[in-house]
Amino acid sequence: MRATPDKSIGTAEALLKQAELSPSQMAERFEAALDVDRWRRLAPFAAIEEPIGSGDHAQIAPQDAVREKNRLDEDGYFCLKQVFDRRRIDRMHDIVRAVRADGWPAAFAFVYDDFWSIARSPAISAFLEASLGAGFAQNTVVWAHWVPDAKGVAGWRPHDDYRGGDDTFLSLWISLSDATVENGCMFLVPASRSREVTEATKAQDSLPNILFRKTLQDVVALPVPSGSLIGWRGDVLHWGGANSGSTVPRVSLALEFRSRDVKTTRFERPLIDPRAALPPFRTRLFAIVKALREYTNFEPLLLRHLPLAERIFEETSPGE
Ligand SMILES: O=C(O)CCC(=O)C(=O)O
Repeated sequence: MRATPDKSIGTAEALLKQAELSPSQMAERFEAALDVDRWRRLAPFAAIEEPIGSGDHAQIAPQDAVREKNRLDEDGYFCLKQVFDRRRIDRMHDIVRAVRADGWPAAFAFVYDDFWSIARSPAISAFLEASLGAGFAQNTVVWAHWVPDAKGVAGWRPHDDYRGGDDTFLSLWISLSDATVENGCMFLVPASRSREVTEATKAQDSLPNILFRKTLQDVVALPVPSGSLIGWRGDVLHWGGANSGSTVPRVSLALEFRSRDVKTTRFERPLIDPRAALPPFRTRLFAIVKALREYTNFEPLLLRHLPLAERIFEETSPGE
């Protein structure tokens, strides 16, 4: 998704800029980011650029797939609880922990294979094909979310991911921890009400009182255990809730998929064929920093890493 600026972060932004890396820290981090063996040493239990195993790491019961596909068609979202293999999800959670403990934003977990192969099991591919059509593609808009266990800290503010994407666009969101109402699970407004809100705010930059109240009552909370899969179409308003006193950080990742041969934005490219090899290490780095440059709007703390992201972006950019 593309971010829109939030004026309220101006002061925080100025303070955070002062916390930027020094030139020597920057040089060290730049080398480290491009050093694939260093990443392998950081999480020796995780793979980078290894052949994908044939194990089926996800299961969706047929009746659940039908029910949630209907929900997607009617309300623009779906929710499949505990579909991924527990060991794999725990490993991915450990990867995010290791990456953060080494001073990187959580999204750098996308250097590891798990984060690119998680949606490739036959069960998930079948659900994606039913939702987007045969020959669907993954774009390179990816992110990992860590909502700290501190009261009042929230996930991303309300937004939509791809207005006008209709049924050619689908976001996937996978929980690596339990996501509860107390630690900031996802919330959304079903599709038809989301569209009504978007139209109203486009016309007058505010919501009529009656629509505001109806929308509040329509909000859907999506608390899910770790290893669950949620998804939504591009025009669905959604957000990460706020921690209201939980001691468990909320950890998750997000991916985006498109129907075959549709027009894509520059931000989405390069596209990835989910039936081919996983993207190479440099493409993964490119995807991470491409997103980081955009998402300082949602997560002002990322500003500290922005100059580094710009350097890695220049280095890894495939050009067009
Ligand atoms: O996890 C969150 O807080 C927000 C996720 C989200 O909105 C997104 O990935 O588009």
